Amino acid sequence: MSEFGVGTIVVPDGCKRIAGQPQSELDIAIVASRFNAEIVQKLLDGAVAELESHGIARDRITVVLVPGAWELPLACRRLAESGWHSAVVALGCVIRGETPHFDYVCAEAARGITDATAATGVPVAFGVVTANTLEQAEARAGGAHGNKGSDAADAAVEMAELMRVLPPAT
Ligand code: INI
Repeated sequence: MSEFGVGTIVVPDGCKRIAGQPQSELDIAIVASRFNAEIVQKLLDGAVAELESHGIARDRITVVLVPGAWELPLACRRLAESGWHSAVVALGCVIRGETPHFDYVCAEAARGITDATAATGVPVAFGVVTANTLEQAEARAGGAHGNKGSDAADAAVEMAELMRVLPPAT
């Protein structure tokens, strides 16, 4: 976990709390984009290791590859709609270049992944590294700033567990 990562929060005494319980029988889909593959490979390895650390066996983890971050939303949404998975993890790496292309790819990947969650009620975790340089991306793919793939997988598991105990959608 990076220094700006997820921490612990104490719920004040007297408040009601709903919290998910550990589940090992979750089925998780990971969508990984092949653009900047060396970075995304590290995110994918980190995500799978994180899922295994939660007791999720590899035969419950489905990996789908897409060309780039732009293509993440469509595959994430289809998997979320399928009902086959407790959560989806989107992995990618967008590195700023000399043109505004970066901004379009990042914005639409983020918007589309959010829409996939909103449309389906299935958690889709955002494990897309958006960096100004390759060095920044490396630092977030198992380097000094942790592994955003592991972080996203951790968030996906927590949200999948939480969705099992939150009130049903009306
Ligand atoms: N896709 C990425 O995942 N990362 C990038 O850094 C990137 N850049 O820089 O261009 C990128 N572009 C490809 C894009 O995601 C689509 O695959 C492509 O436009 C075809 O739809």
